[in-house]
Amino acid sequence: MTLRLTNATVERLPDDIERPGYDRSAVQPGVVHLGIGAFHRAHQAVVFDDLLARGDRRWGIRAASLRSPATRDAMAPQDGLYGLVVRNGPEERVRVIGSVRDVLVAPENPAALVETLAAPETHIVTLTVTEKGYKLDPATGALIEADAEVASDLAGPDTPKTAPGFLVAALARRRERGLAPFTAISCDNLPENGRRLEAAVLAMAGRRDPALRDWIAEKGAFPQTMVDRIVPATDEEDIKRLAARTGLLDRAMVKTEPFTQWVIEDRFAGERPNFDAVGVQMTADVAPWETAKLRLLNGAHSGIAYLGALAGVEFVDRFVATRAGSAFVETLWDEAEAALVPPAELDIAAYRRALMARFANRALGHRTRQIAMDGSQKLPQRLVASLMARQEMGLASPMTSLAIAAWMRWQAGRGDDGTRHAVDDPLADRTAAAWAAAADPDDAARRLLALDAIFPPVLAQSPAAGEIARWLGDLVRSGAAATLTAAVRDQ
Ligand code: CS2
Repeated sequence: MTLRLTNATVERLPDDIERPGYDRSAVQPGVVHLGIGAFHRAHQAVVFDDLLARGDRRWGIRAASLRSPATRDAMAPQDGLYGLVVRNGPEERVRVIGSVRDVLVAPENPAALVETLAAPETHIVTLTVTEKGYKLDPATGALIEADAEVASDLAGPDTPKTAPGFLVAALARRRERGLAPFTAISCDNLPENGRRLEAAVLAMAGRRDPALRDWIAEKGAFPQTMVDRIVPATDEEDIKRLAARTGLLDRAMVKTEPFTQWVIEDRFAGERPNFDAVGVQMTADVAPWETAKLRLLNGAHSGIAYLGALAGVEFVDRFVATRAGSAFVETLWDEAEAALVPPAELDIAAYRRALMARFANRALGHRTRQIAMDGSQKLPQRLVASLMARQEMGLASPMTSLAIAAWMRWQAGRGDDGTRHAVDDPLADRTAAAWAAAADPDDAARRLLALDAIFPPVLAQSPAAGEIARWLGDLVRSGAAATLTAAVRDQ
């Protein structure tokens, strides 16, 4: 049987594998992370590991899963250690990350997580709870008070279930104890993620105690961020391959690309690490970075996901390896770029070239189906925002409309070859009901565009609505591959 990666076995790793060069037992837990999935382990946890390696011991992480025990069960037997596998075509580098101290499973013991967040040594709380984890209406950003978990947090604020609920419970306790608030850093791909998190927290806190709300509004900090690194889900094959290379079994490994970027608004409530020293960009204005990334990288990703998954193209790299696939992405970017005001330092042409090379990385195995999930939460900031901005400029958006129509088609639950797929999306019931009631693709487009959690009401009255409906008709009649080929030919 292969030995497990642990504090005791880490020294047996082959010499070409980097490992924590600091004394893990001396690390203080200054960070609490909510939502420890693969993205956190490949992104923020690596930055905190870099800080620890530089000798600043304040930034160990106590992480939490808000749902399942799976990550805790993988990491606990490994003393929190895991391998970061960075793949670039045929090259592969492995580094063992030591910044995660332990993992709490919130539903097993919500009080323990509240207490950890309220501890005096907690200075920073980072979050990767996915778009839907904020419990906000995707189009407007308002707290969804009708959501069952939000309602439960409002009724029983000391045993929360949601991310904003945990923050409010912990901030209330900090205030009672005379402690400063922590800085809460959203690391999800939401537009204005810091403002939205703040709004969710203030809305919940206000229902509990208006004085608490005012205290958080005055003393708290919710910086905006832009986070970027492509982190495909790990599969059993990846785990086997790593064990063959290292001689140790690692069930918490993550695989990723070389590229990584974190831009943070310089707005902190208390202690902060020397982020600049480890490559994090601190800035006064994150919005232009975030908008460019959401509309170019994530917008293309979602278009690739729906068109690719419908057509049976399993991986992002396979999609952009086809002439039609790369032409679609370039044209979508032309459309998005025309309505963008990028950061002054960003060379968009170079950014686009680098993005295409990242998508083409064959060693990642990034599944179109992984990106296809939760489309209702992603579409507004990734695709609809570009479309609306162009419309205001009097411009049509054929490829952006095609991407939106492909999402609509995906929500019907069948691929082009007729095979059924599960629609993994918090609004899946509503989109299924729209399809069930629709007489034809035109009618389906109309019913789906009426979902005001996703689309602004003016869109349904605009020329783009007709264009989306036409694409949807083509997708239903001819399938995604043929529609895509014709679409790029006609450009
Ligand atoms: C992807 C993102 O799954 C998705 O929705 O578009 O996770 C994407 O890989 C990251 O935002 C890259 O930074």
